[in-house]
Amino acid sequence: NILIIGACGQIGTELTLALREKYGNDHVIASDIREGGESLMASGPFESLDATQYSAIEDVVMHYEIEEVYLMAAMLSATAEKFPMRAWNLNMNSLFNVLNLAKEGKISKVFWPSSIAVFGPNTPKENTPQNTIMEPSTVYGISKQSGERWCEYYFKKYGVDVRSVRYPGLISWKTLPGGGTTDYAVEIYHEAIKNKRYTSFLQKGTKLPMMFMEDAIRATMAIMEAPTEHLNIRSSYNLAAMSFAPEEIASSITAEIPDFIIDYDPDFRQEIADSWPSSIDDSQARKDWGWEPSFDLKNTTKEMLTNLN
Ligand code: VAH
Repeated sequence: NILIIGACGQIGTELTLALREKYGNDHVIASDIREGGESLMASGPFESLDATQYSAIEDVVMHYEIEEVYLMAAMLSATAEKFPMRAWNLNMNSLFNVLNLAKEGKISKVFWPSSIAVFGPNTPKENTPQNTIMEPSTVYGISKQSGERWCEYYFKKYGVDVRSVRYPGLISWKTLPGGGTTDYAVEIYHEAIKNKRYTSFLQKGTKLPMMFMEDAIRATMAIMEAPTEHLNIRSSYNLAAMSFAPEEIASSITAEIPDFIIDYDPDFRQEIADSWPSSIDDSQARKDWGWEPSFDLKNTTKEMLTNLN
């Protein structure tokens, strides 16, 4: 059986629904600190669970005979800057709990999400390589870089089968994102439909790596199903689909909603975005486990506007 920790979040919600579709509702246990939307809650077993409590996770793992854990609980980049110690505690202790359950042999496989936030201001910005300088300047990025080091350590030292991808900014319609810097790329669609206008908290020209959620879910399931001998990276794989700046997503919307307008009012999240790469080289993921994106900006915008309408 599979346990998703943080099942009510932006990725967790869609990952839970996709895993239930593939493996059967009763084989996929959703858990989170708070309940989720009705489609998630109605589709299978749910457990209220604090990801920082080892024994609470252990109880759920033993009760449901869990073999695989997807740890999707975390505090994202913008919120983590407001509560650094709470972010560090949640992001790191939840990972230690799950890695230690695997080390104790209580679960056999772990998925843990990293992020392009592991890169920092002096990382090469274009086509950022799999292995390069990474001096993250955000609490969230520091927790993801440190988490990657621990994943690789537990794999090498204890044989823990933990797998990870560095997600770019993710665009989805089923749930709202929580506290990220790339959330503007989700909010813009909601505002375009509601008010035909959006004030972006990132300025023109802020180009960031992005991905439609369907691609992100497919990548997650692909790396988890890959034969272990294909995986040469046990920190976290670079993953990419597209890169764009706010004015580009705006013009893809104007193509569908002609009188949509955008204006710009950058806030503290601008500095976070400026520390991240503009585009990512994901050739290692393509080579090792056949990664291939399928959504570009045009069809992402079509999907978002169709489903939000
Ligand atoms: C955030 N959506 O903005 C997350 C993600 C690359 C961005 O890590 O914090």
